[in-house]
Amino acid sequence: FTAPPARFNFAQHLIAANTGRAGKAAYIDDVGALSYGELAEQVRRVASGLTALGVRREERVLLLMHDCSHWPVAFLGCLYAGVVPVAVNTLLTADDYAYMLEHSRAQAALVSGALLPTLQAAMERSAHEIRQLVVSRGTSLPSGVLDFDAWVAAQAPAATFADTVPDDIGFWLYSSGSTGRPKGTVHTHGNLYWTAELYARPVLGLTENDTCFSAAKLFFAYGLGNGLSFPLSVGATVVLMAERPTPEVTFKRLVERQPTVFFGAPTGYAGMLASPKLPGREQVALRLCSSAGEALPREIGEKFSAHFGAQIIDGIGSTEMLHIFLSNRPGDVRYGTSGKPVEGYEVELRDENGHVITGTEEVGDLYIHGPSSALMYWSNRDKSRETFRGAWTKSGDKYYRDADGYYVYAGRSDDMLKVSGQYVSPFEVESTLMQHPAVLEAAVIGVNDDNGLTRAKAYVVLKSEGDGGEAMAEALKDFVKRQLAPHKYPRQLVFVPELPKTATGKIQRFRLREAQAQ
Ligand code: 3SK
Repeated sequence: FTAPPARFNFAQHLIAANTGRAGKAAYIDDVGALSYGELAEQVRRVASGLTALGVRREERVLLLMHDCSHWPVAFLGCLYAGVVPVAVNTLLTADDYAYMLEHSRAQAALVSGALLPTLQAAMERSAHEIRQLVVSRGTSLPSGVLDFDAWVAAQAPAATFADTVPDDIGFWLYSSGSTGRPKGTVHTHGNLYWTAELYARPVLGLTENDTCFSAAKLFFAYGLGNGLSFPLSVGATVVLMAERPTPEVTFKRLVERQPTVFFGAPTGYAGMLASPKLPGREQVALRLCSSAGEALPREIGEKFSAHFGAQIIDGIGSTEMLHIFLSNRPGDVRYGTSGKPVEGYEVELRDENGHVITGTEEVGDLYIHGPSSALMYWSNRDKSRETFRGAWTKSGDKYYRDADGYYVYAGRSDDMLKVSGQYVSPFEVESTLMQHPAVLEAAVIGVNDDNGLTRAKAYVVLKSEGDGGEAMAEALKDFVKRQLAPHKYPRQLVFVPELPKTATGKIQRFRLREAQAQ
């Protein structure tokens, strides 16, 4: 594989790669199309606009936007100027954003109109350094706030790009852990290049003839590759959708926009297959699908590919490695496994003493060595050291290798749950439940639903025994929903008289898991 040149700016790299495609659609969003020529022009205008706002190289800018063509314009505009976009999940709470504003010391925020009230609430409760808000697709903007389109139109395109190197900080993504605040995962310009060269081209065989559509949003590392760095690296077209990817709205894009490659997560595939509105294979143009976020159950992969005649390429990646490093291959799919290492990455399974497992069928901790690993977690040396160990990155997943060399997921090394492709910390949900005045204590575990996908289940001990019932269960779920991001609330909640504990009073979650498995 060819390494990026010694002087390398990823935004400039994409603009240069697509100069011959000025008239071709780079993005089609809910409002209209943006050509490659317009994209390049607007990226350069955003770079000027940031400089005019006084944002300097290496300073951070918060990017809190629903998927639309403003998102890549904003992200690449930052990179072009050497400014560092901090792309954040649109589903979080004002408290989460308050932390991120302070932690990143973002100097400006580029935000969707619909998300502006939550961001303003976050600003009110934080010692933020935001100097300017720029709002995408907002209605009736408060004074002092800029409209994204008007702001971009008012700038002259930047004459030059920031003269960065592949190892310069490009952008951050926040990743959550079982305890503590989300970690600011710091990625480079070069990392974006490597994931496209190692995975998108050789594994997915992505070309300029593809139209890509990702149910995973751009703020996820998975979505960022699927909807930005991969398609733009090969000159493909991307369909973007602001809405939550329910089966119905996903089908609408598959049928109306005719994407050739669809990127989803197992929960989404299960929901699509269960929907009475599932389109026929003759209604769509899919040549390939990709799955990540959590292990794809074999039955879902088999059913989906039998229906559409297109394989789902299941793989595993991480925010820390930026994208997928273990994957099935078109024509070599073994459903129920995450496939084999992507060329350019090495993976190791290590036992509890740190020794490399060479045999098969033995479960170990997964470590990855490859060129797209993040530099660090910003201002968090302890967690950085735990995860980034020299040339190797600890994934936090447990795997075994089967007799044919395919890697099979065997759970997490920590207590984290992966629900609908997103991390949920059982401790965070438990401590939120315990803030409710009726709750004495709580324990949360992952349980499998009928499709073999993980759901959070809470076991709750109430202060007063007679209070448990359907209404209280719903009230507690609502309570969690109001305090935390919506994907974190426990879909199942049961009342128990007590929780299993050790002699020293530690909750034994494994006993709850064992009882659930019987
Ligand atoms: O969860 C995954 O498997 C994944 C894949 C690609 C990029 C990021 C992540 C977390």
